[in-house]
Amino acid sequence: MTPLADLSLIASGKVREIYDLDDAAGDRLLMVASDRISTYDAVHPTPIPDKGKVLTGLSVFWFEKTAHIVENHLISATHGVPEEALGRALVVRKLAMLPVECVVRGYITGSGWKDYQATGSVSGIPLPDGLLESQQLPEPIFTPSTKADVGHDEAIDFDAAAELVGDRALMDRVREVSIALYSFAAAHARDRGVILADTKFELGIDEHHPERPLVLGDEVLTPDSSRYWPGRPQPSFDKQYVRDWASASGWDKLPPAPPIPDHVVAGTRARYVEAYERIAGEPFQAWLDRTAP
Ligand code: PZK
Repeated sequence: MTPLADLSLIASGKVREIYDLDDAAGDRLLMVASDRISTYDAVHPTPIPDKGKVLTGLSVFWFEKTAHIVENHLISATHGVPEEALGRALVVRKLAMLPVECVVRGYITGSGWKDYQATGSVSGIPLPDGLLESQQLPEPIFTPSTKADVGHDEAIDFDAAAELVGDRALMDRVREVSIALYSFAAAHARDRGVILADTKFELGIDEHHPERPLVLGDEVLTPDSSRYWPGRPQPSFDKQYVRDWASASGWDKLPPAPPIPDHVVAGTRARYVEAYERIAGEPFQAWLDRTAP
């Protein structure tokens, strides 16, 4: 990982970093998406060219499309972005992030499917008997989880989330906004032949404003924060191509993750670009052009 010159790293995830811009007001961050990819919780040593730009372009698309539902932290994808990070970085407002992950599920899959099989519920929400894996739910459900520093986020019920956040009325609004965002995005994706199975939002509060509005932060509705299915319910688009190869490669799925062969890199990049183009409805080149130096 090459750190951006001069900036102070404030947090780093498996595939992205967040820096303090140390502006005069002290209220701006730079979120940078890398080309790294992880499968089975391990980061591969081989990057997927343009993955960070695809995810950043998709986040901006959704920030702009959902601004009528909730404010968001995006300030600019160009002004204030260091040249070396153009296209894969955003200048954002510093927020006080809520200590919960806001997961919305329209289909029962992944950890939700595991919890449903074990208990018949997800995050304390009882679901109908007899659901099949990847089945659409009667309506989207809000299934918050904890933010684990290491290891996996843990599903919690709404009351536990309200307790963590310390404000039940705020948590009611967080649930309402999360479900509205998912419903809006799922309808848009469906119009373009893509199923949005589930997604995760991170919201925060702008403490610099007297009315302390709720603000959508993080990356939004990207393939790294969401499950997009091409057409029919099925185990996924984009990084699924790497998972299928990794699974068949003989790797024991314990770190370190193996290098990815060239043909798998090329196929995966093509799937990320296709996801951008189907969802944003424009050539990926248009994003590159808008963020070119
Ligand atoms: C913030 N993260 C998660 C971890 C990343 C991102 N607008 C904001 N204000 C204050 N803090 C954050 C944000 C946002 N978004 C988000 N951690 C802090 C995270 C690692 C890498 F890029």
